[in-house]
Amino acid sequence: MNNLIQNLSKAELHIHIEGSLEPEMMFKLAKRNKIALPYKNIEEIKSAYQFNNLQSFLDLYYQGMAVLQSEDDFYDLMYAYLNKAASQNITQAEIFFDPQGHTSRNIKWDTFMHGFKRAIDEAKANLGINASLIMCFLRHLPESDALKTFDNAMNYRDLFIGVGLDSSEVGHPPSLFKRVFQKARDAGLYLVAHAGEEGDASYVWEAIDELGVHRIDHGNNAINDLSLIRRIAADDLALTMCPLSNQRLQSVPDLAKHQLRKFMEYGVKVTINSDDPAYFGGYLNENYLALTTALKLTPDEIRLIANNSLEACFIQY
Ligand code: ES4
Ligand code: ZN
Repeated sequence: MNNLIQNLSKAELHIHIEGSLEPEMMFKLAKRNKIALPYKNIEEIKSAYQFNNLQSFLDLYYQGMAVLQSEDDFYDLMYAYLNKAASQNITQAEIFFDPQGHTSRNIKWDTFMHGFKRAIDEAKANLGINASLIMCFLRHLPESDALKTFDNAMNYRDLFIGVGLDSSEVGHPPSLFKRVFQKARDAGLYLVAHAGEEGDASYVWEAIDELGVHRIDHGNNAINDLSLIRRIAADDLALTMCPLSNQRLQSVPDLAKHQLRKFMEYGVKVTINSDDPAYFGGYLNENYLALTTALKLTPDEIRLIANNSLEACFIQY
């Protein structure tokens, strides 16, 4: 199984680049930028990563970002991820970034956008991996903030392919972001949203009906609504599922009960992804392997899921 998973060509469609910040790099960048960390060493960082829900993770995720300061920091972060991805036979990745997590710390748009672009261009040349960016809005902030972010992002229109919606889900439903998603649609961008990770099925309905998303990130709790499952299957909306994330954040009681199998039985285009690999204990192949073991996926099922990921890409190479 290990070899099959390693050797298959795969796409990764749900990875937050800031969630690929390994403790080792956090330490290196903190030193480079003379930023004090609330940890004495790498072991202390790792032992702090004990989450029991989405918010307890997000608090550390936003704190970790503080070490990202210069264009080289963003370059190093992106290049390290793409190098790891290429080593796992990921042929293309559509990668989330959180501009508001950086502009709120007075980092300039040029700093992160140019760092990401340089890493993506060099990884394409050196490693052969194709990567695109999807800009996410932080849903715990008001839509007015997302609208300002969108206007600033339009100065970099050719550097990203779509917009998404992430951060604290419950209490921040997709419908609150209708206007900014309409603007993104008018600009010809692809649309995705995190929905049904901790929120119930109504969040997934809203992502589809009010935002008009082209893929759904997570989608787990759509499993409780049969007419919703049928709608997702009929519209061929891919789900970008993240098993180790769900396990670590306790969005599933047990990986053996992961919703992916049932979605697959209903003909939904399911994919496996890593979400925030530096925080959740594994990159893409580790996610495939964990779910293969827990759900007893067959080689044909693994091939189907990998093929789904290639079909669900917005950019076809
Ligand atoms: C995230 Cl796992 C998850 N859910 C929602 N927003 C996020 N941002 C980074 N990781
Ligand atoms: Zn995510």
